[in-house]
Amino acid sequence: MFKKSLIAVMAASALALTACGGGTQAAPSGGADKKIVMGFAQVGAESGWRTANTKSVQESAKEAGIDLKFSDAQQKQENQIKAIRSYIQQKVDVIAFSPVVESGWDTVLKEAKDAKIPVILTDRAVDSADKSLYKTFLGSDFVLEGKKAGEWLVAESKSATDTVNIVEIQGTTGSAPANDRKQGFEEAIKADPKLKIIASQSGDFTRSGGKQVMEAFLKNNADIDVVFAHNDDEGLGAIEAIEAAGKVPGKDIKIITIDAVKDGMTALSAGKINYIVECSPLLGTQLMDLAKKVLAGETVPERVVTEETTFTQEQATKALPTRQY
Ligand code: GYE
Repeated sequence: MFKKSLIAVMAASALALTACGGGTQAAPSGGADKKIVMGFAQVGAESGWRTANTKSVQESAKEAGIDLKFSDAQQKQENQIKAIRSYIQQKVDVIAFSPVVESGWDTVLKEAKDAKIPVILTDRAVDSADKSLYKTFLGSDFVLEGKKAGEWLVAESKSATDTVNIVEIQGTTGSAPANDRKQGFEEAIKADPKLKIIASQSGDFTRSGGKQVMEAFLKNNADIDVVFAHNDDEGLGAIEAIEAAGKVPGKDIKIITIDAVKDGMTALSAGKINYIVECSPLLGTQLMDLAKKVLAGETVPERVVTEETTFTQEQATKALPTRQY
C-alpha cells in the first residue's frame, strides 16, 4: 500500500518535472523521482540538547534522501513564523518545526494548510485547538519527565525531618517543556508536604541563564537544599554559581536536571548533579519517516511519544562511554 502510493507520488513528480520543461535533467539521486523538500524551523542553539537535535535532523534528512532547508530562529517566535512563511512561499513539500512557545501559531499554520503544505510538529507542542492544523506531533512527554524528577526527590527526601527548600530554574517562558515539566514536578512533590518550592524563575534553557538565576537565588535565600533545573545546561550554569558561592554542588545543594546530554552526564558521574531524567533529542529518523508517510498519503498517529529513561550517578558512569550526544 505504502509502496504503491509512493510510486504514484514519484510518477506524478516525474510528470511535473517534464511539464516544467526540465525533463532531460537527471534527478540528483539518480532516480526519476524528485527529492522531497522539507523546511525545518528550529528553535535555536540554546543547549546541548538542541545541538544534538539539529545534528540528528540534518543527518537523518541526508540518509533519507530528503532535501532539508534549515533555519535557526534564535529562540524568537517571530523568526520562526518568518521562516515558516518563507517555506510556504518556496512551496516546500512539508514543513517541520519545533515551536519555541506553545501559543500564537494558528494564523501561520492556517496559511500552511491553505497552501496544502502538511506540517509536522517535532519536540515541542502548540496549544492550537484546531488539530487539523498539523499532521502529527513527535516528541517527549514533558509532564512525565517532570513527574519522574519529582518522584526521585520524594524518595530521596523520605528520611528528611525538616522542610526541603527547592529552587526551580524553569525553561523558556511559555514553552511546552517549561510548562509541562513544572506541572509534572509539582504534581509529584505534593506527595510529601516537606517539599517546598521557595523560588522559581526562567533560565531560558541556557547555561548563562541558569547561572544568573542561581546567583540571584543564592543571594536571596540562605537555605537552599535542592535545585530543579528544567534542562542540563541550566543545571550546569547553577553548578558554576554554587561553586562561586563557596558551596559544593551535589552535596550542600542537590541538583536534578532533565535531558542527559554528555556534559550533564559527566557532571552527574562526578557527583555534581544528583539525578537526570532523560529527554532524547534523536528525533531525526522518526521525523523523516513520518514526513514520507504523510506525503505518501498514509495515516500517521496523532502523537508519537519518545521513549526515555532516568540516570543515577552509577548509571551515568556506565552509560557515558557510549553516549551519542
Ligand atoms: O530539554 C532543552 C532545550 O524542547 C525538549 O529544549 C526540548 C528542550 C530541552 O533547550 O535542553
